[in-house]
Amino acid sequence: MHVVALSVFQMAILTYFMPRRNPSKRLTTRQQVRIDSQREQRRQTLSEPIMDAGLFQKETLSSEEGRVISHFGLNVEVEDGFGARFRCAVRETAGQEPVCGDRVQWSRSGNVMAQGVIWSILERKNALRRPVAGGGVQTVAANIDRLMVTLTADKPNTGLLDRYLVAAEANAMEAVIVVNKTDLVDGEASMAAVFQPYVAMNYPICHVSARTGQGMVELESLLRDRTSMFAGHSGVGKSSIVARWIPDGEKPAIGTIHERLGQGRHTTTVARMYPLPSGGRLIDSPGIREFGLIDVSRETLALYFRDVVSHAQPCRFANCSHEHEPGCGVKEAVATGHIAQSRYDSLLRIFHSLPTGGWS
Ligand SMILES: Nc1nc2c(ncn2[C@@H]2O[C@H](COP(=O)(O)OP(=O)(O)O)[C@@H](O)[C@H]2O)c(=O)[nH]1
Ligand SMILES: [Mg+2]
Ligand SMILES: [Zn+2]
Repeated sequence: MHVVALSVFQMAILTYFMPRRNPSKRLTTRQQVRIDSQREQRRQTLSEPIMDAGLFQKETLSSEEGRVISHFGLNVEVEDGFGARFRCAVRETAGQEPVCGDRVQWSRSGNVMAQGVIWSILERKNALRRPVAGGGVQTVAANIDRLMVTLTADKPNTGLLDRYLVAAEANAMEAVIVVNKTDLVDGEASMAAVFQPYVAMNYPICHVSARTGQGMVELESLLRDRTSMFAGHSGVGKSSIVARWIPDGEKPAIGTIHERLGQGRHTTTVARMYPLPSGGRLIDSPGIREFGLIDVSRETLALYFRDVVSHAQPCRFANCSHEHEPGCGVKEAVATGHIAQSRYDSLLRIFHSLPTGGWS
């Protein structure tokens, strides 16, 4: 009865919103704007301070270790040792903003269910950081064992892949290349040339399809008992892959292709951690257009290109940029085919994108 009443109500709403002149289900721009603003309001409500963090007296509460699942503005979601979730305020003593993957010292509230307060952030093993528009640095997530760099089989963007591989090498994360949407191409042979340099560098490559499930068993075996973060362009299918292992109701939002602009909508707004049922943790991260490198300078960049570093030894100049100097071992290796031209082009492109004096 209740269910029927609800669906009649939903139908009334649908009919109301249905464009009169155009009977298709496509939303008008105004409707899309309204939906987006409602979504933004919901997000802001989640971000409102849940309590006065000052009400907590540390002396009267026992603190424990927890892990940050995600954050909404001022609030941070923390998981205790048993997998229960708590919405926490962050005490000033924490010093900085906790991010997804952080281990924190926190206390549960004595009188409010499922709430608590974070006192401090435990030392990070590593963190994925990037520069953001207007200056400043965003820490996307922390304590990552494996960076699952995701791209699509039909349009593999190896420029972004190369940047993520540098970030992984510079932050002591293992990197795995995930090639999704294999259902859109005719077999792996067509991609062999693109990924050959990465095979030669011993990066594990997983060809999968979140749509058909192809390759998911192999992928899962790489995720087990680790904290793995999926990174890559918006629309490559990061959330779709993560969702394969997450029960209904908790699945991350999957983007639909924006019909007008032909672009994936940015449905994942902050990094979020999910438990892998067979053991391990997955982090789904928001798609980004560009990934700027923070922990790398022009001087150190080549160290994080596995294929380049092994050929930089014979360079005549110690500070060789591998671009125009005579006696360059790297240029020699490109000429003889030991370094792929595409990787060399990537090296130079990233080199010139890095500020000469380092990030402030
Ligand atoms: N054909 C195909 N489409 C996929 C696959 N995985 C995801 N998609 C679609 O790609 C779009 C973006 O997916 P989403 O998971 O939101 O990408 P994200 O931005 O990287 O998280 C959605 O329309 C998905 O249905 C796949 O394996 N094959
Ligand atoms: Mg997503
Ligand atoms: Zn050189």
